[in-house]
Amino acid sequence: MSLLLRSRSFAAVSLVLVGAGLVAIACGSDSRNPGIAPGSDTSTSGNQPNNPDNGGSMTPGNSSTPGSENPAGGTQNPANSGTEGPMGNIPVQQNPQDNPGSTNNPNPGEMNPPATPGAPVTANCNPPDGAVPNLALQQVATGLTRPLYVTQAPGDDSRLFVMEKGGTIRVVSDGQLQATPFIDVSSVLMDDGNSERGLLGMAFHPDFASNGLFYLHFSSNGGQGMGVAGDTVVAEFTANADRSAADAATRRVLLTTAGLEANHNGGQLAFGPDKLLYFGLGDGGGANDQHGANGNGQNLMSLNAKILRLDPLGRAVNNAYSIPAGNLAAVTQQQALPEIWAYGLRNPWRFSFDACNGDLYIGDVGQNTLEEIDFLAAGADKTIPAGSNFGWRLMEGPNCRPGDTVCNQQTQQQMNLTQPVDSYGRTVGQSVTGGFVYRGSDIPGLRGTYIYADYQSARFFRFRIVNGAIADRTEITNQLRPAGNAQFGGISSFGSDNAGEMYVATFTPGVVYKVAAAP
Ligand SMILES: [Ca+2]
Repeated sequence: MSLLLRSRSFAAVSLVLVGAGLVAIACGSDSRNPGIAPGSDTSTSGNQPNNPDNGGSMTPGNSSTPGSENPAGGTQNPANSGTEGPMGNIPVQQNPQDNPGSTNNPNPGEMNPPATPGAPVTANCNPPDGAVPNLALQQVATGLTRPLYVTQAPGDDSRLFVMEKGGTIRVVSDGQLQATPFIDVSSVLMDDGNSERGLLGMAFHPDFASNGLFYLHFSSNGGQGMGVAGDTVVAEFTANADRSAADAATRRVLLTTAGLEANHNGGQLAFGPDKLLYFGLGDGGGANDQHGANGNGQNLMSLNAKILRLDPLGRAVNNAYSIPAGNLAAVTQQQALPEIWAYGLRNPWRFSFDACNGDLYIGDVGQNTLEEIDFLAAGADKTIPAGSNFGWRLMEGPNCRPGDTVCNQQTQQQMNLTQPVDSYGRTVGQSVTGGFVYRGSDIPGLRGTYIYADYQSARFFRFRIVNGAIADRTEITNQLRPAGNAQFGGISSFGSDNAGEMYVATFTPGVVYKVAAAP
């Protein structure tokens, strides 16, 4: 693991150079060093595809490509067409027990802690117990229309909430999908079917049980207080007294940003261990981060292509939210919009915090060559310093973006870019769907393992982070793809419940599954 890549320090030279970059942006100049660097060392163990094309060495038996579009924006632009590689013709590595270098810490004495009546269920933070078993998907709810997320409300273990792209949040309780939604915001949003506008993200406030607050990210229909149609909206809603439902009229808009192109709207909302709201926004769309002289990824005066961090309980900004201490501008002393926490992302469709240690995993959808998973380790207090730069549009995956005139090995170092921990090329998929770290009790050997997928190729992967580096990367498509369902596809999202068990949502069919040990 290169010190350069993992360093969080903001050396003076970096500040000066990035500051100069901002000046260049302001002046419309783009005359920095041309050149293309070789693929960078992402220093991993074993079977990680350091060369992203190696990701193609582990493939499933076949692939079904669902619908033509992608909520995450992998293939929206014409320039991206024709890049889909052949899929499904190479034998798969299928025996996870064969993995060397497993970090499993067998703990035979461990018992799942007994549930205390009335006590909230929490993630299981014990180390993994035994090897990762073969996995399978179990249906939890069917008959959904474009489900995009699965979660639980803190303090309420009785219900699963399933977000549908058209604007409804459905409830699964007592094993049944309930007919009446928790909330229906379809009247205030623009939904474009299988494309990238609609209801895109949701997060319950950590104190939801007491304050009833939750947050939605959706594409505006141009209604009152929500900009123009297609703009991105993050709004707060308040559940009723018994938390059984919420009225769309409780909407309180925190933030709207220009939608720009129809694609690359980001999506994920998540509360970090610091109880602050993290919000991923894409680069504004089109192709190759086309907005402005230098794109939005490296433009710290744009909210696009960023992860923002807000305190939704505050009111200092527009009487809507507050800026928490320690965002990027405060930490790095750069001229930047105060909401920015991290930058250089193309379309961070799904990201998640490890429920036990606060580590952050981001699935960032690529342009024409590479999909990537980015990782930031949290400190002992479970928080992560602001200011990481993930490289877009200079970088795509661990490489310089094809055709980029600024990126080279020197600029990567000078700008202190954070390299992805995992990536894969077009022979594997076209649009990464970031997942979760499993922290449940049902599959003891899986604890600490991250699972993600590709929306287009419907392929699943797992890995874990050991001492800051990726380990045990294994394709598990043949385990998780339901047998006998040739149409399975459109893996739109993962989710986790309060106990750390993991879920998968798919468009084709419209189903939510639970990740389970294979029978
Ligand atoms: Ca990147």
